[in-house]
Amino acid sequence: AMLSFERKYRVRGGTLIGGDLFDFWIGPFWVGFFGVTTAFFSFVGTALILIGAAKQGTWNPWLINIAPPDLSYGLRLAPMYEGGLWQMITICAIGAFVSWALRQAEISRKLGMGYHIPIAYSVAVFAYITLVVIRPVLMGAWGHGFPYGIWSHLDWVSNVGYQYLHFHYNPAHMIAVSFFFTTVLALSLHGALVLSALNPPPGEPVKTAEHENTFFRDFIGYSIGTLGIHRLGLFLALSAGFWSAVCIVISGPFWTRGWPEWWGWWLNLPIWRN
Ligand code: UQ2
Repeated sequence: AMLSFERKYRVRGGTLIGGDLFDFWIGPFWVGFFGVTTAFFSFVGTALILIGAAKQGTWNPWLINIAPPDLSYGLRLAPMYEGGLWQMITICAIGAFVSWALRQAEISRKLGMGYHIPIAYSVAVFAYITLVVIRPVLMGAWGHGFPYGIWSHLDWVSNVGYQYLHFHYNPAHMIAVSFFFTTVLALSLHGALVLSALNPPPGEPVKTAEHENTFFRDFIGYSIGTLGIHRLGLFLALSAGFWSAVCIVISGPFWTRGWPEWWGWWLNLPIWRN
């Protein structure tokens, strides 16, 4: 069924590629060139994961593991069951993620909206590409990518963390974690504020944005505003993703020792060195 407002927005145009050729809907979904490529890469990538699981001999979803090539393969293509599968799955994943971002961009254009959604999503894709392409290339081997598996990727995170002795001393990791927590604080404040205004006791009218502003002026002397909280939320969330990418890409390419040692510059400042 089509919702009342949907028909009004079923207009042609906005495509980046393919002109009118893929400019149609299947049920509620707009198709578009990048809808087709997303579906293609997702299907092939998922099939490759299933082939890997069959070869591995487990269908336990927690234990399925598609490992990257051994470090000795460097940046070359590896044989199918020696990490080649991981390489092809990575290509499919990036193909699907980039297609998905471009699909968001085409729909934004079609509706005359800003590109905020594809830009925001691209930051998450950038963090993934940092893990499986940028850092492995900088370090000279695909084997530095993380394995695709629920359990195995956790082991990878733990092992890489211990490789740098105490990953929480990584300053970019500190910044990323702080942004994640601040994102949660901002979204909980915002969610609670909106629900509190929109759910008055039975019989009372719904409260307004002025009530929301007044709550925070009474409470802390400042209200960031209804548009402002969304700008702040987007900034905080994108910063969390961005600094996550930074914290892993500097581990290895920039700093190879333990992260606690990095703080030597601080401990050696002349004011307290003696
Ligand atoms: C606000 C506002 C909203 C909000 C929230 C605030 C009316 C509906 C949550 C309050 C937010 C502030 C003061 C910023 C807090 C800062 C950090 C870093 C968490 O004023 O406008 O709109 O949802």
